[in-house]
Amino acid sequence: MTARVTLVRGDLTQQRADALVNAANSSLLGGGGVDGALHRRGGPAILEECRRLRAGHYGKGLPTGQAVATTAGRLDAAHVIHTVGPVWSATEDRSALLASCYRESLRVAAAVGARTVAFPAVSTGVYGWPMDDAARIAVHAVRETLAEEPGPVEEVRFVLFDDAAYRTFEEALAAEA
Ligand code: AR6
Repeated sequence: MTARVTLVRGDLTQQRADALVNAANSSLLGGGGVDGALHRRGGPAILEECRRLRAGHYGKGLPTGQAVATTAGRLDAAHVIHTVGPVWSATEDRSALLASCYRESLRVAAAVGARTVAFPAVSTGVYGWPMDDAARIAVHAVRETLAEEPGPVEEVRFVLFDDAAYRTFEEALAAEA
């Protein structure tokens, strides 16, 4: 059975899911937007684990398009999966990197046995990606990964911060159906 793709308008940090995906940066050491909010609400355990990752396998940081899991601290989740979206460019097509964030996050989610995964709209805030294009890429990448790599994930939830983002994802989902 293929997993369900659902939409919620709200705050990612308030969601209950096995894994919450963070729109992080390569440093893994926090920032603004979703990243700052997840660390604030999840508490210091997340940053401590990120620091350990930086001291070990990810000495140079997490490359764009990749994903890695940590504890979720006090969040209502078992894991935070950190992924680094590409910065929007008007001159260079970086869509494959944005798609990779979703694919790699779902792979990490499967590896930790997550059944429910909640995503923000990666790269659409500080990193400047236009919402309609980002929504199309996100929906397509998630559907494709779920179809090609069946695993434990039963629900992928996009959590959109405002009505406009929610409607844009709704349209992207309908267009893909
Ligand atoms: N819940 C759901 N969506 C949110 C929330 C929230 N609590 N807060 C913001 N958004 P951004 P990026 C939306 O900037 O573009 C950080 O500093 C927001 O409206 O969080 O990938 C990192 O450390 C937007 O639509 O992520 C990086 O340096 C979307 O989430 C950089 O920002 C993503 O916005 C990453 O930039």
